[in-house]
Parts: sequence; structure tokens; C-alpha cells
Amino acid sequence: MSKPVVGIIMGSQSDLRVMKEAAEILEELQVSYELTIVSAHRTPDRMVDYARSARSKGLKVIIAGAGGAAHLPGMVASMTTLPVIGVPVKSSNSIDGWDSVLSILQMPGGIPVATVALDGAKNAGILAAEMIGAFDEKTAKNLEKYKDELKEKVLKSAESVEE
Ligand code: RP5
Repeated sequence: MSKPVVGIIMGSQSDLRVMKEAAEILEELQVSYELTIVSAHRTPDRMVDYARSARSKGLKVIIAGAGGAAHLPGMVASMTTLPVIGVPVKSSNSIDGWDSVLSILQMPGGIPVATVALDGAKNAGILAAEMIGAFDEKTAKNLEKYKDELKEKVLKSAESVEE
């Protein structure tokens, strides 16, 4: 694939089981991405480097997933003008995921993070593709096909229950 336009980052390898869904849907939609681990608390310098260099290396959107005291998406958003999509991950020591959801969702004015549902990495991937698709016809076409297929599936299931 060509140079990555979406950066997928996560706080820990333990987030990968969730975050790989963003990568999978981006592959299906033929959007180039890179994926790595960047921890806000354990590797703060790496987080700063990643956020500050993201735009100049060609990324257009960042998807950041983290759990617990999930500061990664918000801190990255504070250091870049690229849109950041936050994925609250339900980590094993989570209080039902509310810790992750609220620490990503409740951003102060001026520093938005587009927060998807708990463990909603697939939607984060689709949203990132939609941002890319706003300026790229090929991606927009791939999204159109993807949504048509979703519609077909629902219509088929409706037919099958009506029979
Ligand atoms: C967060 O803490 C990570 O994003 C992860 O969701 C959670 C637990 O991390 P590990 O202890 O599994 O590395 O920083």
C-alpha cells in the first residue's frame, strides 16, 4: 500500500485485540495506515514525537485507542491540528469501561477528540476513511460500496424473516 494516511496508535499491546478492527476495516476500504504502540504514561516522549511529526510525515487522521486513565487521544489532540478519533478500550482493570469513555469523551473546549463507542475501533476506522473520502474519490466510492453491502444485508435479513 502507499504512504500511510491514517495513524493508528494505542496505549498498550493489550489494546490490539480491539484496535486491530480499525486496521481491518481500513484494509477493506483500501485506505493506507500505520499501526503502533504509544503510551501516554509509559512513553510520554514517544507520544510527543508522534503527535508533533504526524502531519509532516503525511498522516491525515489519527486513531488513538486507550483504556483506563485514557489520556493518549486527548494529549495527542493537544499537539496536532490533525483530527483525532478516540477509541475507549475496555481494559481488564476497567470500571466497566466508564473510565476509558469519560477520560476520552470529556475534552475541554478547543481540543476536540471524536470519540466512538466503547471498543468501537471498527467505527473509528470507518470514520477515518470518511474523513479521507471527503477529499478522495476512490475512498468515497469504496465507502459507498461498503454501505450498499450493509443495506443489502439488512434487506435480505428482512426478507428472510418475512417469509
Ligand atoms: C492503558 O492502560 C492502555 O491503553 C491499556 O488499555 C491499559 C492497560 O494497559 P496494560 O497494563 O495492559 O499494558 O494505558
